[in-house]
Amino acid sequence: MLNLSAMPKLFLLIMIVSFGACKPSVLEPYGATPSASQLDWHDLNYYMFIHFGPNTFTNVEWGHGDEDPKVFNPTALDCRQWAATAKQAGMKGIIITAKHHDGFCLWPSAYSTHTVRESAWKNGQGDVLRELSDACREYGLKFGVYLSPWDRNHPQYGTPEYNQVFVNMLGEVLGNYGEVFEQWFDGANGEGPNGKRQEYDWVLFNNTVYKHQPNAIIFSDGGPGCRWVGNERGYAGETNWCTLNADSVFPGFPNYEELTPGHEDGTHWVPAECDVSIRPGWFYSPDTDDKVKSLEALMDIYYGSIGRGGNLLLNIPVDRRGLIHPNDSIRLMEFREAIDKAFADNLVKNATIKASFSKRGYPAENLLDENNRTYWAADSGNASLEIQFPSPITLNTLLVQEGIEYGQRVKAFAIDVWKDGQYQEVEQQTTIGYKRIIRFETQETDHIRIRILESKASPILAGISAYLAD
Ligand code: FUL
Repeated sequence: MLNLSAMPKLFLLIMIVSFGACKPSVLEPYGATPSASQLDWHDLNYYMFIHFGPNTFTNVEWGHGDEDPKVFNPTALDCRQWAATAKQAGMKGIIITAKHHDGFCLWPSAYSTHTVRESAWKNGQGDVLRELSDACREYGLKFGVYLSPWDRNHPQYGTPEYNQVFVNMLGEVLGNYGEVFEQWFDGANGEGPNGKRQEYDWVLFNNTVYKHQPNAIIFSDGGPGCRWVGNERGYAGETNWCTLNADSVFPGFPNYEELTPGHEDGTHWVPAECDVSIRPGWFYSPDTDDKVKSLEALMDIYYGSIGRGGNLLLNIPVDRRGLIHPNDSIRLMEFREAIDKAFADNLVKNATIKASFSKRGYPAENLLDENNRTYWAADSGNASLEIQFPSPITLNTLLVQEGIEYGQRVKAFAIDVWKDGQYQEVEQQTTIGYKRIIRFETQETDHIRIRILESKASPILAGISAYLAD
């Protein structure tokens, strides 16, 4: 048996000190940080938006709420086809316009007379939310809802009573269809049928969402879960802070240009979601069957949204049969194939990596393991990393991720490529955030360097990969 009393005190002390030296450093969070639900939300990257309702049949984008509900009559509606398409497209979920500004409810709401119940579809017996939530579960997709507070049909719109009507509708949508990953609140606020505008009770609306779905991400201009990116083209800012002074941003925020870069040093974690339609309009129209975005346009959106740390919410307007049109689904499959091809071969897989400094327990090797929850942590804002390839490679794309669990830190970084006996800078950029994909002219090299030029606190990165993308 070990006799501790017989051990020289000095030896014991050395043992204790050296044991302490092996313990990993403690990483301190910096500024606003994401919640567990927000961290999971970042990992979704890409999901489908579906605009569907009376507008699908009337060639308008904003119905007036006085349309005959009988116009809603899809002849072959099949939510399993939507879900199968989303799944094959590589998307992680579907968000549906349960109610757009015309007030028409895609479920038989007890609080409206402008719903699927009054429509011709299935003799008023149908429920799109039921069919879609079931299909999402079957295909392993997340289910989300868009619910417009602006209601151009409801007789109580523009009176204080309407807020309770909206809360009741939220209760139906969030209480009866299983898990809802995202609640989408549109900032548009116009007049109702009585010519009055509504004073929305956002605190009540948000509390209602959390009451029914505590883990849901609430989208609006100012979050609190995620924010509108400030445009409907699908592009995040080249500089993209996940933080926002959320108390000063509200749905319908007039200075919406600020939402593109976010607020550096913002008080809350409210990351950007990039919404865009695959066609010129949000709703289906036969006039746009030949105007589906090109593969090139979609790839550019991919790099401008996901490649700048935003999530991509791509709208696919379901057609008058209640199906995704072949022109859209063919393009979605081409898009998936192009993304898969671009990122199929990670060139760092046999490379070695060296950091200027690594905190104990956070070695640079963690950056090459394709796990974005293992980190490299540096000691100062000016750290650098060198990646050595076993033989020369050809690359034009670098993907970098920050350990956002601890806050967003990097403000500027550069990429150098070893050429003609020295490092040459090929790119300088600003923020990294959840994910940053940098494209540059094709280079041949056997080692590259990443220099963190400015960081709000000691940098913590989560991953680096390199590609030769088309
Ligand atoms: C906007 C709406 O007015 C559009 O019709 C569409 O739903 C878009 C996603 O949000 O605010």
